[in-house]
Amino acid sequence: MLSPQLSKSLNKQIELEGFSSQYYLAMASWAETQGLNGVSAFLYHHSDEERLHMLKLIKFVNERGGHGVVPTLKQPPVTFKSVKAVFEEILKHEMSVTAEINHLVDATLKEKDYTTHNFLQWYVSEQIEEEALARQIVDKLKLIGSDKGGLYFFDRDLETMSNEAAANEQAKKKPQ
Ligand code: OFO
Repeated sequence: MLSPQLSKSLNKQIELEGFSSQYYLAMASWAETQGLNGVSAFLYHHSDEERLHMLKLIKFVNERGGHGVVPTLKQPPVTFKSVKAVFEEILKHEMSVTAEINHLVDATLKEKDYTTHNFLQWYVSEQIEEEALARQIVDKLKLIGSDKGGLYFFDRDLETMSNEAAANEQAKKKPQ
């Protein structure tokens, strides 16, 4: 059974994952309007993943006797300065999500709630991957600078990456 305090903190995390999904969805939509199909496919996929992170938390809270509350939709920004600005924002946002996950992990140890502690390890690993990927992309964009040709190839690479990720997910869904 979750303590009321942990239940409240996990619900805050549900809200944050929900906002991440909205935030990346807004970025995806903006990128699509800029003709950046690869960037937008990558961001639509990222937005879907954040929604799954939210769902995973809702189900866990409910299973442990709490109540996972569906958060209200907060309006994310509508336009963005550049692709580089988008990925810098993502990196900043992911770093703040990691900090929140770390607080949660701390709280589970203080309460000796080892089940929740164990559950959160998945989020700890996920954050390492997401931060690393965002950092890699920001570095690439720094190299590209204002080179339009470079941006074209970058967009194409992200499109390939998103198509591969979608194909892998489809393959996992197929019965063996
Ligand atoms: Fe939910 O993984 Fe990023 O924020």
